[in-house]
Amino acid sequence: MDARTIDRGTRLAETGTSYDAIVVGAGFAGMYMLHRLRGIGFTAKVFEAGGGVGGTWYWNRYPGARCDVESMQYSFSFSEELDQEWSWSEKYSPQPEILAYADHIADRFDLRRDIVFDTRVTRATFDEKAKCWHIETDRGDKVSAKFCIMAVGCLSAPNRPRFEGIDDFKGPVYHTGEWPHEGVDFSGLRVGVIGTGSSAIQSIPVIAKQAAQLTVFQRTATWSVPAWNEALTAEYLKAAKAEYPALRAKARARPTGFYFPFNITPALDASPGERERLYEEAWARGGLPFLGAFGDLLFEKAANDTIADFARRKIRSIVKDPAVADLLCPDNVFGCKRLCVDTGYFETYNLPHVRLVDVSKKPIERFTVNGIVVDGIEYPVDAIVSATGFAAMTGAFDKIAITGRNGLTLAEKWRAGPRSYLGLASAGFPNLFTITGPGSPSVLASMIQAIEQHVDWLVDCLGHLRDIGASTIEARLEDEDAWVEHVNEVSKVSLRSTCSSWYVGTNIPGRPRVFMPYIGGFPIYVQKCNEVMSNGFDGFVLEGAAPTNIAPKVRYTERWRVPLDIEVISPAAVAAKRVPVV
Ligand code: N01
Repeated sequence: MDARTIDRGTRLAETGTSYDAIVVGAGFAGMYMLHRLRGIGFTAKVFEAGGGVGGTWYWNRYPGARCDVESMQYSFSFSEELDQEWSWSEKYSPQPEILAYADHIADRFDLRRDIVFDTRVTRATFDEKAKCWHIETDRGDKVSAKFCIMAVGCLSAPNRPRFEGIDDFKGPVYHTGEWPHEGVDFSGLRVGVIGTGSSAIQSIPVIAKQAAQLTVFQRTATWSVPAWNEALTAEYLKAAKAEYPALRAKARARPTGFYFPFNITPALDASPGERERLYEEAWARGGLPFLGAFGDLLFEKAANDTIADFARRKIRSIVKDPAVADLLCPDNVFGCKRLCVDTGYFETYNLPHVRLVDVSKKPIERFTVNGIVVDGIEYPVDAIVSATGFAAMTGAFDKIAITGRNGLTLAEKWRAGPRSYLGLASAGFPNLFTITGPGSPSVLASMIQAIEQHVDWLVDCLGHLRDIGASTIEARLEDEDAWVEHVNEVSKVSLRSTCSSWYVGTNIPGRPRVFMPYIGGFPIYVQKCNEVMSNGFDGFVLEGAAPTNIAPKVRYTERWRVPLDIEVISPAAVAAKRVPVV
């Protein structure tokens, strides 16, 4: 039984109930939202398509899955007690442990009693008269709520390319993002992996250990940095926990929402020898912080060329066959697509039973009964792993029929690319919020911190609306247009906008090319959100409230009002300096 065919049991559909808020999704965003909604006395229900909490970490159970932001920081920061009581086993903890953490959150904060599992929201319709949302699910539930909060994830709608002949293949085809819960034993099998993004990079070395033969079909070579993952000792944890509040505070002030050493000087200011030394040091630290070796790597091409050259030399030093090494060396901007973090990825290609097939110029032609055909050659395989990624940022919204004012659907409004104010709300859809929605830093920050900042802002906003008796809040179109324009403009300063990737939607044919996350830097974005709140929800239209000058009561957003470490710049923050925040 795989992740998509769970026995969903029997449950009577719920009809007619009215809530203050419905939350869609019980990943980290949905769980924290529920916890905070309860804290302000709201009635709330969460609908979750999966059979448990955890979102991404519930579905992505492929071999080797683990986080690539250090676990001590890839975790909730809202509770110091939680920080102290939970202990991560590894620098980058594996998926089962992250899922256990999600389960712990659900139990510790008693969340499950308000979460309905195995239930997918299919429809959300705004009722202009009653000023509420009607929500329907695939289990027949029909409930309503004043607020509808989408916590559907940025990378949760798998991309399954319809390869010709896909149904002819006699073996199983697995997608990394919907991995069977009982696991897969590849022992003695010939396995084909399609894709070389983060999911593939993590799974390929592990699958290679089991499989009799592994064939990787690569369309675009990938930049990857070693994780140098390690167990966290009791001594380390004790010392780190003693400093936890300080670490959390430093992280909140950083452009990525997590803390790591960052050198702000430009790469070309250093002599070649000094550059090499600093790259070696950063490589030895490993992981995503490798990009912090210099301050301008993602917005000055000449600077980027230096890190790309260094990383290519590393690949060539690891991979023994020069022809295979050539294929594995990317020719695009370093870090243009999401940087990968690996454990033994390039080394895997030195194994005699692993081969690499280039599908960059001649794409996969078709599947056959026995395998995959490229350039007229059939590669026989017994099982296929589709590590082909996601319809990022908007894919999960596309699966729900969301209808706002005047019958406008979100799908129609976002046809040429997502349009939102601050990635939180979209004009024409009152009282609907999108946690880590397109137009917010989301995937360019540490996801859990991005989630926390959105939830904290939202819960202060919702509490205020109740206090002043407002019936609706809606993004003002002019402000939304200005924000969308700003998100676009600022993205052009970054080299990340120059290649094809899921950031711009072009990993899937036919999707509009739009840089979807906000690349202006997490602290700058947080400042903007704080200002919007302080100015009485500037850019939003509130209805139903008596004219009031009551300042919003700031409770949860307080912890984001910290002195920002903007001078410790990321390329994103530099970009935001060049293109002022609107
Ligand atoms: O997906 P991807 P992913 N024929 O889109 C290829 C997060 N994440 O699941 O580059 C042949 O990156 C595609 O080729 P191309 C992280 O943010 C985090 O790996 O489009 N190939 C690419 O190589 C990450 O970025 C972790 O030319 C085809 C691959 O499939 C995001 O999720 C772990 C193809 C897809 O790569 C997505 O990662 C995993 C086709 N028709 C994921 N279609 C952590 O470590 C697609 N491809 C925390």
